[in-house]
Amino acid sequence: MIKPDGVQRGLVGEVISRFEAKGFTLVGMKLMQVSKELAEKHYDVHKERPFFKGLVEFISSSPVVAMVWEGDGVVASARKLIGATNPLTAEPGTIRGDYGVSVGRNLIHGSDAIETAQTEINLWFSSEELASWQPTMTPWLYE
Ligand code: RTP
Ligand code: MG
Repeated sequence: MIKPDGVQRGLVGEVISRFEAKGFTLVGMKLMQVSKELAEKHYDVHKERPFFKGLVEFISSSPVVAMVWEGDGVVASARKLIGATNPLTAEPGTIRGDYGVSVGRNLIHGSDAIETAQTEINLWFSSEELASWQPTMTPWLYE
């Protein structure tokens, strides 16, 4: 999910380009204004943390781009493409490392495990919003 800061800063294309160029397949995408309820559910794991209220307010403050990407090892690989939570310690070459300076404005969210990804896909998308397709370049990406 490209967070409000990523959308406001015009980095939607940049983020999509990096995932496409890596070889992952986009199977769902929508720009949406997030309700407080959805933001609270999405970050439920952090509900006791001091930053929770501010995080929920931020995520629901301006549109985000929610996406589902498919491919071998996509969850772990996406976390690497995204970089460490704090953009100041994220490696250059990662999205947060290249474009961010603040932990509360770190541009993008990525599911942290396959199970979490499944839960989050169900939370953010209906089945009709997901496409099942094989890009013609697949044989050039996988043995
Ligand atoms: P995300 O869930 O957004 O993909 O980020 P993450 O896994 O790298 O980090 P996580 O620990 O899940 O934290 C969720 C988001 O909360 C904000 N945060 N603020 N002020 C703080 O100390 C603090 N710590 C975390 C960040 O925006 C982080 O992405
Ligand atoms: Mg997280």
